[in-house]
Amino acid sequence: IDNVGGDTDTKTLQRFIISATKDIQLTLLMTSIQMGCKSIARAVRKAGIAGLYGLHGSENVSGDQVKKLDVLSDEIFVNCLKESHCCAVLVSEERDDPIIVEAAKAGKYCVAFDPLDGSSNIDCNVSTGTIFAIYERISASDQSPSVTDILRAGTAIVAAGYCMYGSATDLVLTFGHGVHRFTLDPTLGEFIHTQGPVKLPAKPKHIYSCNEGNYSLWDDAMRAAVDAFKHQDPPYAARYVGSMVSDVHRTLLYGGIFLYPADRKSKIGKLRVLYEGFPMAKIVEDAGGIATTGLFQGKIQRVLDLHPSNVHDRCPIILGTPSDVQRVLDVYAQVI
Ligand code: AHM
Ligand code: MG
Repeated sequence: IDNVGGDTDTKTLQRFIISATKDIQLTLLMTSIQMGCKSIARAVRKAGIAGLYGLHGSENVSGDQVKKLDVLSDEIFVNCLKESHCCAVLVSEERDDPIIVEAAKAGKYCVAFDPLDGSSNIDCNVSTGTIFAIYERISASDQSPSVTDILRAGTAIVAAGYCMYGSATDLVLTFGHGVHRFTLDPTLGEFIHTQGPVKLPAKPKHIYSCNEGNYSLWDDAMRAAVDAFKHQDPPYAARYVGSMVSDVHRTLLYGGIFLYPADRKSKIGKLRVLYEGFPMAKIVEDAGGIATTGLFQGKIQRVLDLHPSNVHDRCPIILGTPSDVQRVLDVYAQVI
């Protein structure tokens, strides 16, 4: 920051991608993903002035049709990925069906993504984010790709990341060999390496993060686990943005626990396996944390071991500092 003009060796995300990927298609794909994130960051920053808030289908002052920010983000990301010529199957939270990329533009990777997560926070200018997970396609290049190329366990993920549109734009990424954080320098238009390898802090802050408004809908074990965090001396602090990207980002950097359990209304949880649970679990594990479903379908399951049968499957998520997550698992162990 001191002497910015004298920086002759800028550690950009692009440079990191080139050295971390040994495969040209993965390099190009990641280049397209970072472009997509920059475009979405720009749209988010301009949303207020451009009249994008919540106005899908309405007209702006110039009489143009205005697209809502999450719809716009989806189009930006899909176009970036398709035109990279590196993708075969795309799954977006915004679309019911997966996109099978036409043969002329198809490549060897598949991407599941939530283009703008944190829908309840978009219109009031609270942080949102993009989440993505990359798989290598399993169908042969002369076969047509299908949804089975992406409906796989989280352990098969090649790379995962998220981009947070907060007071600054942060992109956090893992290729499975460590988590790295990059911050967008708006003067350069590039993400610059700001931290990494990121590890969950050895001395974590005592924070629990969940939508406690659902307390009465949780099972007894979840209530007991959260009660224990609150009623110890000194008690844990409660922090909940309601955007998974922000809540996981804080958990990664400060430590603590994030929980979105199943409840009486959302019987299998709320968060989606392919583009919310898996990428965040991959990042948290690579940073030395734990990501579990808690008690789900009769057993305690590691999130990355799930095998979704539909692209929009959901699961409960409990992740963060190992000792905190273990405390919740210990409560569940008593009721199994
Ligand atoms: P969305 O994909 O519709 O934005 O929903 C996902 C979001 C997550 O970002 C966040 O963790 C969760 O929903 C918050 O849910 P709630 O409002 O029930 O607390
Ligand atoms: Mg979402």
